[in-house]
Amino acid sequence: MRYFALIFCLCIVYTAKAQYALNGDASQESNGCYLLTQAQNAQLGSLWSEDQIDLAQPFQLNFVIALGSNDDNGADGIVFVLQNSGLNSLGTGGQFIGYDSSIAPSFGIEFDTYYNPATGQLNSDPVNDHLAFLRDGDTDHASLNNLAGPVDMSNSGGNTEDGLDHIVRFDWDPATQTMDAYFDCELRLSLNYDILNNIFAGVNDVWWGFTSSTGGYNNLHQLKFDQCFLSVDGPHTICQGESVTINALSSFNNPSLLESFSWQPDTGLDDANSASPEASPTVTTTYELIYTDACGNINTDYSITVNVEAISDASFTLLDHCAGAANAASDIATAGGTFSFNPPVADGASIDPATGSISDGVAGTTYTVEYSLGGNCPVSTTETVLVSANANASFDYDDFCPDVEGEPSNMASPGGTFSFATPPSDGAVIDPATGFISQPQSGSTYTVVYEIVGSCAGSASVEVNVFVIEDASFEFEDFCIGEANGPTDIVTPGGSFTILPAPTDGALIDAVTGVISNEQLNSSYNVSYIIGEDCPAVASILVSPIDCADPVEPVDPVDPVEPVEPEPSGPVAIALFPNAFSPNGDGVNDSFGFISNQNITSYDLQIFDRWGKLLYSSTDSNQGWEGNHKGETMSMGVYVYYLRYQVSEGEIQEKKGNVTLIR
Ligand SMILES: [Ca+2]
Ligand SMILES: [Ca+2]
Ligand SMILES: [Ca+2]
Ligand SMILES: [Ca+2]
Repeated sequence: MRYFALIFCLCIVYTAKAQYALNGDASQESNGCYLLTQAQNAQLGSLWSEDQIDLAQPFQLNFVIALGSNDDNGADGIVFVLQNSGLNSLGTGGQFIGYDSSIAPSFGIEFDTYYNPATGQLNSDPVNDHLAFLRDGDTDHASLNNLAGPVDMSNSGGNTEDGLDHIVRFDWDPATQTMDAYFDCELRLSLNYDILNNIFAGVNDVWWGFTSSTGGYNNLHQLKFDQCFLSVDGPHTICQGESVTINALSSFNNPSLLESFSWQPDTGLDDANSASPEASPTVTTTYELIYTDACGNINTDYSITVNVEAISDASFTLLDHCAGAANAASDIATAGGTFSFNPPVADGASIDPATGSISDGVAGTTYTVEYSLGGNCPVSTTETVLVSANANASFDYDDFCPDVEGEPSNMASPGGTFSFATPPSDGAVIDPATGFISQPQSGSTYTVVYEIVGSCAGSASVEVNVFVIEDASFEFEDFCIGEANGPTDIVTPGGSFTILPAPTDGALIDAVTGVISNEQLNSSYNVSYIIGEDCPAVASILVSPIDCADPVEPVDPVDPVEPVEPEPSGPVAIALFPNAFSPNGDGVNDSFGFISNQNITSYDLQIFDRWGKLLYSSTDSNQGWEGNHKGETMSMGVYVYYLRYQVSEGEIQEKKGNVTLIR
């Protein structure tokens, strides 16, 4: 309670813990203020400090008193007393204000609010509320015990039973033997008197305190130490970045006596001179209140601590990732938080609250993920995460014939790798880069997998069938003209018969049965049998009708592999040779070409497959086609030739037709 500090001597400090002896009707209120009397008639009370004060030392005492709010009918006042009659001292009520001759020796400073005139009442009071220095419990101003005064209590001479708080001050200087009394900061009465020796006979330690009373009229008489009207709130706790109002609370009740407030340090305060500044310190700070009353008395007993709690770092990292890929937050600055979608999503995605891992994220969707930390200072941060689609690895792979290499097409994404889902045991091989399947087996089925690797990998698979090439072989005996004929030993039925090249002599063949009709003598027919749709197979047999009516030496059926010696003569400038050939390396009919008995000056031979694809061309009449195309052996079947040639200086001639490749 340094508010009541002794300016000249710091030997006495009254604190909230100071002990006071209460007598009569004196009591302590719930707010800590002291009630000397109730606002009732015939009250009498006294309050004495249990610590004595030394008159050999200077002192300055400040108090707040309240004299009630009844004026005309208000009585009687308060007396500040120095005495050595003890802690139980209690005088007489009414006009004696609790201070009578039983309290002696003593020195009293009277704050009298009731006019007791001389006549019949022995007090010789002035009319106004007044102040006087008295001794030995004598309140009669006409007495020699009236040491000084009376004077108007208030400097204005006005009423002091005004319901307001008033600051009183008593200064004692033993060196000059001067006692000064102040009311509301104004010096009202001063006395030069040897109180120590003249009153207390040199006994320097005396009791001090207050007396008060009411009589036929009354007032509420109060004594207020600072702790009963001054307080602060707190301590407070804020989070970093927040603010709080800190409050110095004063119930001091006198608008004309202005208090002032200031705080130290002023760091983080919006107004360090406000009773209730806004505090936003960045670290825990204790603000000391410097309370100054209207008379300049300073109290520094109060402080408010604002605790600043750190806000945790809620940062984290959540990387974009591929749909279905493992993912979880990293770089989590502060563990123990909770992950969630914010805003929530309804697309089926879910998030692990502990790890931030997203499950079932929809490709192409950007999610906003929030990481929230609880505690006294909750905080959260958000990150956006893109769930990327996996690579499109789709492709096509058409079924294919075993005599060609299969190949994929329409790859949605290039750069992937091909493989068999299950490595086949039939010897087929797949090129990882191109997807070409070599050494495929007729009738096999392969599952080809295409995989795109990288940040968002993808894969797809296609089932590929290798078509079956049927066996087109059959037999066809030469036959007598006009008699029954037809193929036999057809290994694979269901094919189609034709004569290649188409006969020009009117002969016909039944495509289903293979029976030849309208055959002509001396003709030979190259009967071909074609079976299969996806990978057609062809076999051919040269059939020659025989005139059985005029038997002739039967001629051996032409074996395609037997040499047929051309005998170009006469107008024949060039002749097909042979119309079927068997490039099996046996030296017989191993190639197909033309021969001539003329001087061929220009020659251009082209061979096509049945679908018109150019397989071979040559301008060298000595070169024949050996049934190959780009190093590969062509399968058995019928092929088309187209020859342009020139003899000597003659016109360019053309020949075209079919040739059967036999293996
Ligand atoms: Ca009065
Ligand atoms: Ca009086
Ligand atoms: Ca008086
Ligand atoms: Ca009055």
